[in-house]
Amino acid sequence: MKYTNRIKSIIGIICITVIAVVLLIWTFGKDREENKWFAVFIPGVMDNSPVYSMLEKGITQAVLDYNENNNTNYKLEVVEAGTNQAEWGAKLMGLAAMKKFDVIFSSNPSIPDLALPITQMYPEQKFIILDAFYQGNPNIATVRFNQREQAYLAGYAAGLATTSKDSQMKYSNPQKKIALIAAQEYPVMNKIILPGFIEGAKAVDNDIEVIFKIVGNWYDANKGAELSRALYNEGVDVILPICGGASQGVISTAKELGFYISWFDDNGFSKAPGYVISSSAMEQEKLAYEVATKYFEGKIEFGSATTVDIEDGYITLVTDDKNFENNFSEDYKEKLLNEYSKIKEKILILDSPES
Ligand code: RBF
Repeated sequence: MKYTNRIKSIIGIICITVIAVVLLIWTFGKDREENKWFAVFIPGVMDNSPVYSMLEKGITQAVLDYNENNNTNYKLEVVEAGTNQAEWGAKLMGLAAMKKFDVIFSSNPSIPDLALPITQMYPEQKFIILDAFYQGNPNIATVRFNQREQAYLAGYAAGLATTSKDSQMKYSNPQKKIALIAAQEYPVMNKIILPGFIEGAKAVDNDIEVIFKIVGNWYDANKGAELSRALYNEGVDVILPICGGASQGVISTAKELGFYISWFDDNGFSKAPGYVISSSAMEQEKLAYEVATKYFEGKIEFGSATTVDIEDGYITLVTDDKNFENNFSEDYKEKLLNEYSKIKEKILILDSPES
C-alpha cells in the first residue's frame, strides 16, 4: 500500500513537472512571438534630414497599427548613430550583437556594405534597408527610389527658373547657371543624382551650366551659407541643396541675397515661400510603413533589391501647396507639370542606373 502511494506521488510530481515545462515553453514561445523587438538605425541625425525622420515615422506607425490590429506587442528602438560616419559600422554591429532585434531597419546607400560583415558574424540578424540597392544576401532586403527621375525634375525646375525672364521670375538673372550643393560625394550622388539634375536642366536648355560643390559634412549651416554666397556671386540663381543641416545656410542665404532653391526629399515650400521653386519628394514614410507591415506579414523577400519610382507613386512633385500655386507663373507651373506627367506616363523613360 505504502509502495503504491509512493509510486502515485512520483507519477504526480512527474505530471506536474511536465505540465509546468510545457506551460513554460508555451509562454516563452508566445512571448517571443508577441514581444518582438525591432530597431531603426539612423545613420546620422533626424533633425534636418527628412529622409531619416520619414523612415522613423513610417516604421513607428507600422508597429503601432500592427499591434492594434493583431494583438501583438512589438516594440521599437530608434538609434541615432550621429554624424561621425567612422563609428556607424561598430554601432550597427553593437545592435546585432545584442541579438535582441528581429530586424534592423535603416536607410542610405552606404548601409549594405556595413551590414554585410555583420550578417557573417550574426547569421540570424535581418536588415531592411531603404534608399539602398544590394541584392544576393539572404539577410538583407533593399528598396531604393529612382533618383534619376527625382533629380531630373529638380534640374528641370531649376532650368526653367534660370532661363526665365526676370519679369516672370524676379530672382532669375541673365546667366544660365545653376548649382548642386552636396554634403559629400558618394556613388549615388555622383552617378545618379548629379547626372539626373544636369539631364533635367539641359532638357530645358543645353547651354545651362551646372556647378557642383561639396560641404564636407551633413550639418554645417555656415559652410552651406558660405558656398551659396560664393555661387550667387558667380552668377548662380538656382541651387539644389542636398546637405542635411547645412541646407539651412543655403535657405537663409537665398532669402538674404535673392536666389531660388530647388528642394529635394520632402515638401520644402514653406521653408522659404517664393524662393523654393519646386519640391521633388520621396515618399519614404509611406514606403517605410508598407515595407515594415509587409515584413510583419511575412511577405518580404530577403536577398532582393527593388526600385520604386514616379509611376508607382513613391516619388512625387509637390503641386498641392499654396506656396507653389500662388508664387509662380502659370507658364512655369505648366511646363514643370507637363514634364512630370511625361515621366509618370512613361512617355519620358528615365531608368535608374545600377549604382
Ligand atoms: N541624407 C540626409 O538627408 N542626411 C544625412 O545625414 C545623410 N547622410 C548620408 C551619409 C552617407 C554615407 C550617404 C551615402 C548618404 C547620406 N544621405 C544623407 C543621403 C541620402 O541617402 C540621399 O541620397 C539624399 O537624402 C538625397 O535623396
